[in-house]
Amino acid sequence: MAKKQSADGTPHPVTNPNNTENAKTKDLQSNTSDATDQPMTTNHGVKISDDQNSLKAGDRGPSLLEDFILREKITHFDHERIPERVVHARGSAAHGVFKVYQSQAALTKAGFLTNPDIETPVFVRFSTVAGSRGSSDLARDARGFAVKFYTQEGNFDLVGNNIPVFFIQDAIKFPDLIHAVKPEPDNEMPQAASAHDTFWDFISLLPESAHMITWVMSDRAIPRSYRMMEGFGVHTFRLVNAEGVSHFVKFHWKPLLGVHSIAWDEAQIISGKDPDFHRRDLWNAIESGSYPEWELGIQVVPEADEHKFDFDLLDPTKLIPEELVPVQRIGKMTLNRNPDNFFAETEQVAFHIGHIVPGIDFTNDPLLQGRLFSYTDTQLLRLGGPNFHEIPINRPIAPAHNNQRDGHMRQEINRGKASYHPNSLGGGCPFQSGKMQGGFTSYPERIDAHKVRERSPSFLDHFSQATLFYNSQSEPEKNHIIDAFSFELGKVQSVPIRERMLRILAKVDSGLATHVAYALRLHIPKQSNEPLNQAVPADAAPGSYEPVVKAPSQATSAALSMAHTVKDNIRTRQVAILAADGVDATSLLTIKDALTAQGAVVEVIAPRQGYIIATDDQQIPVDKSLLTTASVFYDAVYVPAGTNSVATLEAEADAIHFLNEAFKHCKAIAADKGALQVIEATYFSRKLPPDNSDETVKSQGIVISDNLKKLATQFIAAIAQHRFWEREKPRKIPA
Ligand code: HDE
Repeated sequence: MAKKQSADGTPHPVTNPNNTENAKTKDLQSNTSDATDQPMTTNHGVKISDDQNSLKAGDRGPSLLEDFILREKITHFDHERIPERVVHARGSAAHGVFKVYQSQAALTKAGFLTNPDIETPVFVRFSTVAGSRGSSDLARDARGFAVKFYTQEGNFDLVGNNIPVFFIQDAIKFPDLIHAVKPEPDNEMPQAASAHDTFWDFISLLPESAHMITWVMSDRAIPRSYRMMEGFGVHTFRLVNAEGVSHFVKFHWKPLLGVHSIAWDEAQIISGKDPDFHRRDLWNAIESGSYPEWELGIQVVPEADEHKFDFDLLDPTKLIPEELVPVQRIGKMTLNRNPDNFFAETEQVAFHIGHIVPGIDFTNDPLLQGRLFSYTDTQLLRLGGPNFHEIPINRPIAPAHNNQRDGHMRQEINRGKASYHPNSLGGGCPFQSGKMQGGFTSYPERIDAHKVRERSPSFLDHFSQATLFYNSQSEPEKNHIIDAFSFELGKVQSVPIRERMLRILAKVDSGLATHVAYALRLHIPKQSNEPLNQAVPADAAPGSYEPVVKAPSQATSAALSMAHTVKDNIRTRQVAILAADGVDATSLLTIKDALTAQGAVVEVIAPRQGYIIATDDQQIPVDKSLLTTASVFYDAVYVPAGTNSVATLEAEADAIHFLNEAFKHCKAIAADKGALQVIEATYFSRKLPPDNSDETVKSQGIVISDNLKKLATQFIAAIAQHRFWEREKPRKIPA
């Protein structure tokens, strides 16, 4: 088996790309149907002779009630829809496998984390949070990152997000949060967008959301691809080993392609041109064999260190800075198969944070505790009854036996008379398993407390980690956060809400607040008798819920900025080649081949669909026309030489717009020197040094040369950088 280095340098096996079969895909086969070469029948197996005409009294007469074929077909159609998820309705999923690199037996007894030979099937669903099922993938929003591990000891669901913290500290606020962010109840506007009054009204009254909202206003909320996002379990969990020793743990997913985002302007354009952008990207990557990969990371804290930090491990608005507790990469997940059927798999998959296996356990995080209730409850409504665990995508590969019976749509045929325990008629089966036989036992945490409805004072520092996050951003990332707040609050109609938000932002960073105040032409309110926190119980002592303002524990944390992410390859990056009839074949194909060899996906774009004829008369296939695509779908663009091609493109407004827009969105741009004319027709050519300069790299990310070899090398290096955000500064690009 091929060996490859993991990010921390340890060699690890690579999944065999040609074999995507695993225990779960085999299990699904018993429910997978294929109509190839099969006759059409009713649901009851009767062959159908006419699927074009209903049964009528005469060919112009009324339809007859006895037409069981028509009735069955229409009735089934009438019942095709189920309720969409109340949150995370819009999603896309894929199958794959997970393998641990080395046994983690010192930390956990979970089989899939202790045996490096076990390949655990997974099904992963990515989602936005606020939008409906048909909304755009490009909303400014957190992304769901839900992984179902079909382990040999039962299903383990890691139901996380691409942001390591959450808006609220207690589950009781979740319905309020979601009511606030969803479209407003009177007119159901806006769809899949947080830029409206109810959301910011709520956020501005609830300072515990300050950390999360700073992340959501950052570029993390507009990912380039699901394949280029981190994932986080958010809550602190427990790992429990065979001796019963527990460690606190935070789960991470680290994408091997790095963490990358797009520009907000681009996101808005893509939302119109291809709202399925992320779905398509995931699907195409898997279809083409470029399997998305993540390493599973853990941050481990011994029980004894629970109170060592200046924040509470149980507070889900806090992360553990990686400088304090490094992330150990312990295994790899590879997504290698697209679902066969969206509804049966992606829509019907039911995740639940309460699906854990021996060796993993919960903590008392009050957000996690509330989620334990919500996920089964929501499936009962959405999937229609208590047997949703029997739906093929949800059933475990581990055998399941108990005395639960009957109910809506029961599939399993349970033999025997005994459906209770203890029993003698069934020989006492199914029998219980002690912990030595793999039975689940909860971690016996000692709890000695009064029953109270209160928030722990250790949860009251709402700003220091928001400040740490902001301070850790690069200059362009900070600018994007300022722009995002200015955009969102600019869409808010109520001035008092905007002002209240400025008070919160001033606690995160005065520069941030000042810039946003400038954009809104408001002053940061200096004095106010209003408490910052208005989520306060009726009988609380005055001020007892006010945030504790303290300095961050460290100046910056490198892991929080995308500026430090992986930038050493161009695998799966989309590159456009703009060309027309009369293109120089060598100029086009040399660069195309060089990029493809590095794993990029290259598309030839021409004024018309079909093909173009090169100078040597060869036909080069055209992937998209200027009409059917746009620069926002690509990471980079190249213009090859060829007198006629260059002349056509120079005169083609869509081609020049394509280049200007790519420049505006800070992408790598390359041109054969023979295509200089096209570049000279763009807005940005005036920013380039004079043509007599010998430099190949004309300015940040712009590569022009007649030496194709040199051009390819420089262009590849530029694409790997992802974006040249410095270009945004002048903000004068008319694209
Ligand atoms: Fe969820 N969440 N959530 N959530 N959540 C749901 O379950 C809920 C929270 C997350 O692809 C629902 O099956 C409550 C945090 C993902 O199918 C529902 C609270 C995090 C998905 C629900 C939270 C998440 C959901 C809706 C606060 C990140 C999509 C449909 C206590 C760690 C899973 C469903 C998929 C889905 C409730 C907070 C992640 C209603 C009550 C924090 C990725 O049960």
